[in-house]
Amino acid sequence: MTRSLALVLFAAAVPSVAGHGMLTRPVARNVLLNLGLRHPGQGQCDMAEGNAQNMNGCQGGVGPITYNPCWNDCLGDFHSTSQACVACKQNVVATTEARLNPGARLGVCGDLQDRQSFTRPDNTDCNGASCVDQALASNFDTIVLDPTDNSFEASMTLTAHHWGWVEFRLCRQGGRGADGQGVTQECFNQDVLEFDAEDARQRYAGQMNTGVEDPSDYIGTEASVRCDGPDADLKLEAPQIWSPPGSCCYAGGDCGNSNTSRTQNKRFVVPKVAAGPEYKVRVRLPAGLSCSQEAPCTLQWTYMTGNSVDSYPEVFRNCADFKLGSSDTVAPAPTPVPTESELEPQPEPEPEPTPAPTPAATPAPTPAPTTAASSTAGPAPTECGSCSGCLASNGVCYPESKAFCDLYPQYTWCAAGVSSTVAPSSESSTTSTAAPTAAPTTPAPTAAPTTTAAPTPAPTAAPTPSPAPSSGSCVDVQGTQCSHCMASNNVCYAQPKAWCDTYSYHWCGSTSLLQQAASPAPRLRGFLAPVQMHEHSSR
Ligand SMILES: [Cu+2]
Repeated sequence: MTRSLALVLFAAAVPSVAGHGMLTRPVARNVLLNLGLRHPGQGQCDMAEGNAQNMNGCQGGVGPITYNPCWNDCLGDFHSTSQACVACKQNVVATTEARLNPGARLGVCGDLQDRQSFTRPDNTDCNGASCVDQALASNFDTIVLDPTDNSFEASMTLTAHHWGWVEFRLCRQGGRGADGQGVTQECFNQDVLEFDAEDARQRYAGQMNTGVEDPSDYIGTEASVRCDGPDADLKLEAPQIWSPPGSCCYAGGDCGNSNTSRTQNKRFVVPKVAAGPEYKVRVRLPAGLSCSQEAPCTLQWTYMTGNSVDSYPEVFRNCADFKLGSSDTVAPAPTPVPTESELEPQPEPEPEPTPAPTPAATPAPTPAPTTAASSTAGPAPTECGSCSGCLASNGVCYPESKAFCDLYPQYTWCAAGVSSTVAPSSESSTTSTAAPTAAPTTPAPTAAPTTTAAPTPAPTAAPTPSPAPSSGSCVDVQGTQCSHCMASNNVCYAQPKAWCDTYSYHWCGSTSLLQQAASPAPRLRGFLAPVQMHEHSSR
């Protein structure tokens, strides 16, 4: 494809960015066509050539959302059924819903709910033609089942490792769906598939996150990055503000004991980044299926990310059509392999607020009205700008209470009693301006570290005190000279000037295009592990 799809679909000229991941076997529709959605947060999830990853419906990664503002009303017990507590929590939910509008935005096949480019055959978003029809006319994968347990090996590539877990669902009347209008979540919800837990255990032995035994150990992951399970059960009271429908977290069919058992087999917990970027899992299909080129079955892959603490996560979906075959009749279609550049993580200013460090599960935050002394050198009032709520260290203004703000010493309380006037514009923004006025929020700087659960490589874990937003300096957050694009969070991005201008960031380099093209690998790699670089938050 030589023509930029962006021109066909949207006038947006936003910088190209790498995505998060995709289902490669069976090959997803977007991978087959090598088309997909852009990274969220740039106004819209614009379609873009060569970005087969990243079908996430432009949602998630905003947070944190907690009941902490209700600490007093609930007398420290968020399970309390007292009127004051219930009312306060309802208010938090209502406020959050209004702020994030987390209503179903993620389409069935990872597209936008109101667009369904990769779901509905009558949509013509793929170069003016139907994405679904084109995918179905292609030689999609043939799956050969292991007759002993009806399983097959599925493969996914994660281009931005965000921990979390993966769910698989099957729509038996796949392809164009039962009525020809496209596959539906209802259809997928009827078959939440199991994976081979024993195979996963062996395959990823010793390659899991700290505290997680194996890919079946969902409840071994931290409660702050789960939507349910031990110590996260409160989130079930308002699942819509934590997760998209069509997941084990919310209206996603029968997920069995996947939030209570360490041996569950519905949520495949993502192993370490070092085990990737390709991850394999044996998925079981129900018996008696009939799936052919003419009447395919469709697999839905759902990647629930787990790097955004107490947040509505980024969630990625793909749909993959497949037929069933036997080993002697089948020459499986080759799976398109992502090019190196697609796999290359690119530094991108995440237009997402860094989730605030979660207060440890139980500690009583003393709402003592101390004027949060600490790390940051006396925040100038000017920092607040137009913020009349709680200004986080990443420059994002949260319309939260003072009590909330006081929980985070590095945040600045900008108002007395004001709340909610400030829209913390986020990636879920629904603005449709073609121009990437985007990145309204300051990109998260180096993930604000929490002390729980030693994450990953990034050993420096640099609790780099978040710099004040915006500066015209060319010395980055680490005190190093920046020769490219200095973002408002003082992170130096090795991007061309045009990219830099898009965000109104400070350009520190030469204006020679040649020189930009030859720019070295992003400096960020120096202290963040590749792939992790993109991480929105620490955990
Ligand atoms: Cu992300």
